[in-house]
Amino acid sequence: MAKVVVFSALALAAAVSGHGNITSPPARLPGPAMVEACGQAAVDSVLADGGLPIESVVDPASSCNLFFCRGALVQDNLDLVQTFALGETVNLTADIPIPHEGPANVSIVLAATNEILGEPLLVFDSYADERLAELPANNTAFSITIPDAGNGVEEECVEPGDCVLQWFWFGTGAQQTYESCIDFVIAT
Ligand SMILES: *[C@@H]1O[C@H](CO)[C@@H](O)[C@H](O)[C@H]1NC(C)=O
Ligand SMILES: *[C@@H]1O[C@H](CO)[C@@H](O)[C@H](O)[C@H]1NC(C)=O
Ligand SMILES: *[C@@H]1O[C@H](CO)[C@@H](O)[C@H](O)[C@H]1NC(C)=O
Ligand SMILES: *[C@@H]1O[C@H](CO)[C@@H](O)[C@H](O)[C@H]1NC(C)=O
Ligand SMILES: [Cu+2]
Repeated sequence: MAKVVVFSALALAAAVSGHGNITSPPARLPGPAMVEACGQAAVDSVLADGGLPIESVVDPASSCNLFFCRGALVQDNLDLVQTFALGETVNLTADIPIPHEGPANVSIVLAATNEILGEPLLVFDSYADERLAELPANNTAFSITIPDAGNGVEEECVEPGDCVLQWFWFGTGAQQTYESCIDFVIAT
């Protein structure tokens, strides 16, 4: 019985397109620069399923930095770069067609090192819990506040590509990682 249930859940996860991504502000998408870095098969798999977990990207080239923005590059997204002010509150929305319980956070990540600047801006100890009848509203609509002056943001996030606002979610049971990245610069 238990086996049947597990099998059905896996079949569903495989059949339904998408596990999740950020829908607003606009997040990085694949483009020609990512094809160059990651290969056409990898990009095709992401285009076929915009919520694809990183672990499921097909045949990534060795020059593909999948664990930063799932391989998406700023060069393909220069028209999507947001301008945020120090201390600004930014509302985000996410789409989670297939939840998998686990931790999540929203952080400013430095592209040069793939490290979080300061502390995560928002942390969920338990996110996307599929055992709940309904996901909490804050799983798909939430906000973060850009740090104030003196926290390094205005020094680090100057040119497009310096920093991203990254939504990171790890489904513990499924062992699947999801990342969406919003390109931004700090208003001067
Ligand atoms: C999110 O997933 C949807 C559905 O696959 C896709 O249309 C959209 O382009 C994706 N957006 C991002 C930012 O990945
Ligand atoms: C952000 O969301 C809050 C709460 O839902 C809302 O009051 C506010 O108007 C939103 N801000 C923007 C800029 O949309
Ligand atoms: C936040 O996300 C990063 C990935 O950017 C992850 O490695 C880290 O464990 C998370 N940190 C917290 C405090 O949740
Ligand atoms: C999200 O909402 C749930 C349920 O209302 C609450 O327990 C949790 O603390 C909230 N998490 C965050 C990060 O705001
Ligand atoms: Cu899954």
